[in-house]
Amino acid sequence: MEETTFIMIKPDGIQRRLVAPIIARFENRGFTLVAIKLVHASESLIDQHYAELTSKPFYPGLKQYMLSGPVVAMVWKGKSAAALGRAIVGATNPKESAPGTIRGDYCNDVGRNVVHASDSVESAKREIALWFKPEEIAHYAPCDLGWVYE
Ligand code: YYY
Ligand code: MG
Repeated sequence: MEETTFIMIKPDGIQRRLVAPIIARFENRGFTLVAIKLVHASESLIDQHYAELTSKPFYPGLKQYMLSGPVVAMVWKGKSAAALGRAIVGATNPKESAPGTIRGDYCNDVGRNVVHASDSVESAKREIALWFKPEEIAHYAPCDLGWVYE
């Protein structure tokens, strides 16, 4: 069954001109892009997005980083999209992210790890609802799906 996940290119990904290569990782893996926008987030949106982390010692730095420039917010659809999205993005700390993952290929430091991916189907639902209105999500089927899935 196809599901959706929330993927976000963080401010450093945009500043470092990595938007196209990051999007290509998901297209190349057979994911379908169903929503995308460039957003300079508000404080309240970042607080809600990272609601479970606001009491962590690293949160003030994380918040400042996430507010430092625009992000690219996206919804990608596919089979096991949340789990596969995490695998494509790689481990949180680039010191542990495998080469071949986005973080393993483009990052060096946990506080500049260029991309976000929902960590579960439930988180994906919550994050998509936070960043997108229902009418901003497209409904269509790419013509190659029979070649992506058996
Ligand atoms: O989902 P993911 O982004 O991989 O990690 P989270 O544990 O949800 O943390 C969100 C975000 O916080 C992480 O991408 C970098 C930052 N962060 C940090 O700066 N320092 C830490 N020790 C842990 C997380
Ligand atoms: Mg997370």
